[in-house]
Amino acid sequence: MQRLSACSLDCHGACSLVVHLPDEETGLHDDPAGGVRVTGNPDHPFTRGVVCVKGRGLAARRLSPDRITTPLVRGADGALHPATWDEALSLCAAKLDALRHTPESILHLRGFGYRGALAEASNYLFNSLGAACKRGSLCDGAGDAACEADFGAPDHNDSDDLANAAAIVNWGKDLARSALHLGLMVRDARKRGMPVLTISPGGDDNDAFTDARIRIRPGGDRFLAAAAIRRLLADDAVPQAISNRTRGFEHFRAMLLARSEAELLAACDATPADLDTLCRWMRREVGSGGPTASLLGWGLQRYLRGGESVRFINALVMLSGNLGVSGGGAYYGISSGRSLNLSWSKKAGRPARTFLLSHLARELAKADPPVRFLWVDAFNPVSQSPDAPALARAVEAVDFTVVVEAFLTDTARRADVVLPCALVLEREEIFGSAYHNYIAYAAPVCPMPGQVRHDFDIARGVAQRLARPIPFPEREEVLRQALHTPHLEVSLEELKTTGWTKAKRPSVAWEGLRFAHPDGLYHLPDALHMDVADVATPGDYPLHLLTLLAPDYVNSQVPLPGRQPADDTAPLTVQVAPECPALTALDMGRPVYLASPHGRMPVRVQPLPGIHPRTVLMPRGGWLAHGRSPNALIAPLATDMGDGAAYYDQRVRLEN
Ligand SMILES: Nc1nc2c(c(=O)[nH]1)N[C@H]1C(S)=C(S)[C@@H](COP(=O)(O)OP(=O)(O)OC[C@H]3O[C@@H](n4cnc5c(=O)[nH]c(N)nc54)[C@H](O)[C@@H]3O)O[C@H]1N2
Ligand SMILES: Nc1nc2c(c(=O)[nH]1)N[C@H]1C(S)=C(S)[C@@H](COP(=O)(O)OP(=O)(O)OC[C@H]3O[C@@H](n4cnc5c(=O)[nH]c(N)nc54)[C@H](O)[C@@H]3O)O[C@H]1N2
Ligand code: SF4
Ligand SMILES: [Mo]
Repeated sequence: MQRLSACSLDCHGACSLVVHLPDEETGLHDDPAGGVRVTGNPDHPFTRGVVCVKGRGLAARRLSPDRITTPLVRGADGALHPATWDEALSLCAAKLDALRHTPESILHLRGFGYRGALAEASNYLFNSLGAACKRGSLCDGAGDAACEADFGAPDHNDSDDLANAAAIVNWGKDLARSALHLGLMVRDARKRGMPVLTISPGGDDNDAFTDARIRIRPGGDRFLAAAAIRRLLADDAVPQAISNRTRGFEHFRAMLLARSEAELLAACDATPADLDTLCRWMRREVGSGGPTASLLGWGLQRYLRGGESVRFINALVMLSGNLGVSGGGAYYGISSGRSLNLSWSKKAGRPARTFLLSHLARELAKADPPVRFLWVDAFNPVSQSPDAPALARAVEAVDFTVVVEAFLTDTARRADVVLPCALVLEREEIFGSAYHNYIAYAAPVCPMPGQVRHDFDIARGVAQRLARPIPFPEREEVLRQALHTPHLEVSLEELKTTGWTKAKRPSVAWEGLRFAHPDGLYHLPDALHMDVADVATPGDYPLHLLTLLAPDYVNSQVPLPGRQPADDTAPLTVQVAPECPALTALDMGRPVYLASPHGRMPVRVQPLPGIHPRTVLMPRGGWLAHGRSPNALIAPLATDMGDGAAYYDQRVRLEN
C-alpha cells in the first residue's frame, strides 16, 4: 500500500513523500525500516519525485534501537528511569504551578527539529503562561534582518521563476548538500546553456553546478559585492530609474567611490580578473543576455559582519538592474510559515523576558532571577549552540529541565524529564518551506512506537494538568485555521488528498521596484565596515573554522539508526588547503588537535585542494558526548544584525 506524507526536517525541500507500506502479513522483522520504503512524489512540481538520503532513511530512523519510547524521569539515584505519562506530565505541571506567579523563571526553547502548525503547541502553552523565550536565531538571523533592512521584508521570486534566469551567481549555497532540488533545477538550466558563477571559500560540493569560480576570503563577500557596485558607479551604469527607487543613493555612491577597487579586492583576497568575471555575470554579458539570478547561501552570514555581506550582495543585485524582474532576483530565503495562519500561538501571550540564543550559556548563568524551569523541544542546543560545554553546565544547573525528544541527545541526557515525541511519518502536520511556496501536509502513515506521543498532545497534556488548566484548541481546528489565509485556496480535505498545494504569491518579488518599507523604496546600507572587526581571535589562531553541513545529517540528526550515538567516536576528519601554512608545522606521525581558545579536539587532517588557505573545514552535527561537536571550540559571537550566531568567525589552529 502507498500513502502520501511529507518530510518536516529543517530543510528547504519540504518534500512530498510516497511511503510504501508493507502488507501486514509480510512481517519483515529483519528489515531496519520495518518493510517501509520512502520515495519522492513525482507529482510534486518542486521536488519532482526526488528524495534525499535523509528522507529515504526516515523509515529506519524511527525504528532505531536508540529511540526513546517511554517517558523518562530522573530518580533519586541521579539516573533517568521509565515512568508513565501521567507521572511525567503531572510532575511537569506541578513544577509549573509552583512557578506560575514568576513566569520569568520559566524558559521555553523551541528549536529547528521540526516546524508547522501543530508544532506551535509548545509556543502556545508557554506564551499562555507568559514564560521567557529565546531571542535571535542560530540559523538565518543576520541575513533575514539584512533583507528586512533592504526590502522592508524578506522575499524573493518564486522558485519556478529561476528557470527564466539567463545566468546565475551562487554566493555559497551548497547545491549538492543543502538544496538538492534547487541543484537539480540549476543542473537542467546549465544543460540548456545557462552559466553559473560560484563564489565561496571552497569546500562545498558545487563543482557539478559551476562554470566559473571565485574563491573568496571567508566573510569577504561584502567587499567583493562592493567592488562590483563601485565599478557600476564609476561607469555611470546605474540608470536613474533604479537609483530613484533607492533611499540613500548619493551617500552610498560617495562612500563606495571613496574606496579603491584594489583596496576592496585585497580585503576579500579576490583578483581584478575575479571582479571582471562577477561584473560580466551581473551586467548580462554572459548566457543569453537576460537577467541574472543571485542565490545567497546562509553560510556567508554566519560572520560578525554577515548582515552587511547580505546587504551589499542585495545592493549589487538592485543596482545592476536584476531586482524586481523575471529571471533575476536575490534568493536568500522566506519565512516557512508566511503563507500559513499560525497566529494561534502568538496571540496567547507575551514573554516575560528573552534570552539571546547565541549567548545562551552566559545569559543563563547571569539570569536574575535565575531560570528554575527549562522546557526544550525540537532542539539540541547543547550540541548546536556556540560555547556548548558552558551551555551543558548551565542546563545542568537549572533546577528542573524537560526535553521533548526522540533520542538521548546532548541536551536530553541532561534533563530531569524526557518526553518521547513522534517523528516524521508518524505525526500529522502542515508546514511550508524557507525557499519555495508549496505547502505540505504530512499524514501520519506509520504507528508511533511504544508510548510515543505527538508534540501537540504532550503540550496539551501539561496544560490540562495545571491547577488552572490552559484551554487547548482541537488539532483539527488548528490545521483548518492554518489554511485560513489570503494565500491559500484549499480545504483541509483537499490538502489531505493531494499532500501539497501551492500558495498564491507573485512570481516576481518587488516588481516595479516597489518595496515593503513605508516609503516604498529600497534602503541602501549607510556603512561599509573596512575594519578588522571580523578578526575575532587573531594572533595564534589564524584559521577560520567553517562548520559546513554534512550530506547525511540534518543539523544534529542522522538518517540511519546506530550512526549516532554509538558509532561516531573516532576523531573527526577536518580539511585544509594543501598550501595551508599550518600543515608545514605539524608532525603527522603524532596525534593532531584542532584548538581554539575555548577547547581542543583530536582530529584527522586531510588536504583539500581549492579551498581558501585560511580555513579549516569541519562537518557540523556531531555530539558533545562523543567529542565531536564543533561547538566545543566555538565562542559565542553575535552577528551585526538579527541576533544571529557568527560561527564561521571562530579562529582556530592545528597543533600536535
Ligand atoms: N544535508 C543537509 N542539508 C541541510 C542541512 C544539514 O544539516 N544537512 N541543514 C539545513 C539548514 S538548518 C540550513 S540553515 C541550510 C544551510 O544551507 P547552506 O546555506 O547551503 O549551507 P551552510 O552549511 O549553512 O553554509 C555553508 C556554505 O556557505 C559557504 N560559505 C562559507 N563561508 C562563506 C563566505 O564567507 N562567503 C561565501 N560566499 N560562501 C561561504 C560554503 O562554501 C558552503 O557552501 O541547509 C539545510 N539543509
Ligand atoms: N558549529 C555550528 N553549529 C551550528 C551551525 C553551524 O553552521 N555551525 N548551524 C546552526 C543551524 S543553521 C541550525 S538550524 C541549528 C539547528 O540546531 P537544532 O535546532 O538543534 O536542530 P536539529 O539538530 O535538526 O534538531 C534538534 C532536535 O530535534 C529533534 N526532533 C526531530 N523531530 C522532532 C519532533 O517532531 N519533535 C521534537 N520535539 N523533536 C524533534 C531531533 O531528534 C533533534 O535532536 O544548528 C546550528 N548550529
Ligand atoms: S531532508 Fe530535505 S531534501 Fe531530504 S527528504 Fe527531507 S525535506 Fe526532502
Ligand atoms: Mo539552519
